[in-house]
Amino acid sequence: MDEAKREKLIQSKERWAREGRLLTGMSADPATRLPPGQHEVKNWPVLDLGGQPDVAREKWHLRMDGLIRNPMAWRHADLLAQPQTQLTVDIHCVTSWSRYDNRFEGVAGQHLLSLVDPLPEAQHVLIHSFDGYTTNLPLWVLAEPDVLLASHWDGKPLTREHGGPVRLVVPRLYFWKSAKWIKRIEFLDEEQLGFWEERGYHAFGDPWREQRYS
Ligand SMILES: Nc1nc2c(c(=O)[nH]1)N[C@H]1C(S)=C(S)[C@@H](COP(=O)(O)O)O[C@H]1N2
Ligand SMILES: [Mo]
Repeated sequence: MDEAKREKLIQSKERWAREGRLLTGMSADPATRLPPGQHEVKNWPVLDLGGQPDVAREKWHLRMDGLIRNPMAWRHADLLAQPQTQLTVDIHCVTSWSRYDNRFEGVAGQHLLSLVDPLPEAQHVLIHSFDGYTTNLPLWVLAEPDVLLASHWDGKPLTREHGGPVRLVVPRLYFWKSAKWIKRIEFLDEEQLGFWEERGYHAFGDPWREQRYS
């Protein structure tokens, strides 16, 4: 995608945030499968800022740094050498589609946290991606049992368009939190907003409380 197209896409999503597009004003019990204002799709749409970085598995690396006792850098083989977790989860995009039963495999956020050992001051993380995208999460979200650094989907390596070699999967938040092509997890004492969060999207993004916009 060229720069003008990318700018247009970003501007229309910023406008949606200002206008509160798709807001129903409803909350739902997290036990409800479909969050308010969402509809189920069977395909898997591709959403990003236009550029899909071509990161070969052999070139992929992930840096974990900031307020942790054990800063680390992983190559793809290091990730595969960790205990692998398989999860089947639903995903919910702020543009209103939800997709059920996505089978991801990778390293659990909990496992990663046990290795890096965050300092007590670490309360937030900022995820950085190879396309320059960022998104923020409270540290405790990474410790939720359904958060994964996913390298596989449906038993196959994650495709480039969906964030391969490795993406984050945070199923209980809107899907913009699930950064594709991740390259760095930065541990911070204060919240630092990510790409969409700086542009009017909610800092937390819980679909059941319809936290689409800030
Ligand atoms: N690196 C990166 N990750 C990203 C994005 C992006 O532009 N760059 N877009 C986000 C948004 S808005 C959504 S809805 C999901 C889409 O993931 P998918 O293309 O696999 O459906 O990725 C999220 N992660
Ligand atoms: Mo999105």
